[in-house]
Amino acid sequence: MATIFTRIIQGEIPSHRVHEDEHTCAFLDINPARPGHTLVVPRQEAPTVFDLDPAAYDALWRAVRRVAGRLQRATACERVVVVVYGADVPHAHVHLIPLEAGGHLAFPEPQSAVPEELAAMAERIRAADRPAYDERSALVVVDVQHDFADPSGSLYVKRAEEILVPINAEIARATAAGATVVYTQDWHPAATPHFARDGGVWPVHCVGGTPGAEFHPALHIADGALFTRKGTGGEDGYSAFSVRHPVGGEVSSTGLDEALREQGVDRVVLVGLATDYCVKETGLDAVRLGFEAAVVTAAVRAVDLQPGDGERALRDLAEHGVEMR
Ligand code: VGL
Ligand code: ZN
Repeated sequence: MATIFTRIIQGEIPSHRVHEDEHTCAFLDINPARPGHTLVVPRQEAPTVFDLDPAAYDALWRAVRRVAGRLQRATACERVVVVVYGADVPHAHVHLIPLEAGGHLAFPEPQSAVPEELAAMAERIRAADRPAYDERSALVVVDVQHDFADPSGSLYVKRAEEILVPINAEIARATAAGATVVYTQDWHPAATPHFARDGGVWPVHCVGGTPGAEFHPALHIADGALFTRKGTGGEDGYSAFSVRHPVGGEVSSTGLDEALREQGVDRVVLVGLATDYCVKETGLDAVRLGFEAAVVTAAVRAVDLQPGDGERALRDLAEHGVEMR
């Protein structure tokens, strides 16, 4: 049965709409607490805002800010009160209530607490953070291959051998927690515009089926892992999620996104090579696709064609919401 909000969104029940976009719809509450009282509602029928898909969640709060601005300008209120209560309808929604100068809305009666109780509660909440890995997490081990990770490789990433021990430790932790482990491989044809000799920028590396493309022998391979090869059709394959045609620029999926969603994965943790290319592009794609994402900074290394590229890549990822571990 569609919720009353879905029926309103679909137009089956009339409403006074003030905003709609791909993910969200906003309309006036028919029993306003104040004139202009508006409900901002995701199209997705999730019981609470915290059950929304990441993209729908982000879109909801963007819409909340936009609609609040309209309310402020339309009603000349002092401020817009945001209430997420949720006891009334089992379909996530945000109340926006314009409040006049000096206005007051009832708030739950405050209780006094002693400092020790507050300290204990704060500690309990900090300790209840989501564990580093769980069944809805995937560890993505990016391109730990001979040509990048071994000093004799054709595109050796300096100090790459230092990350094998931390990467194997992450694999053990992920596996113990029931997380999915994904191994990616740069997997190029013998000739591709990705290579300098064919008009690109890189020395020949990771040609599919040759020793240079093999995983580094010290890398542990977890049972039940997923494997993703990228660049197989001659594309520039930096991201584990998508490849780009080096001439036409068309982007296509590697299928990893669907494979992870099928397993219920909503968070990816990145390790491997190289920070400033494949790790960076994989992280940016992950957040674009609505995954939570983290990078284990002790388990990545950068090409650093320009000094500082690796540091800049990590900063860029952090600015896009990727957690640094
Ligand atoms: C990569 C350069 C060229 C990487 C792949 O794995 O980061 N870098 N191809
Ligand atoms: Zn490559």
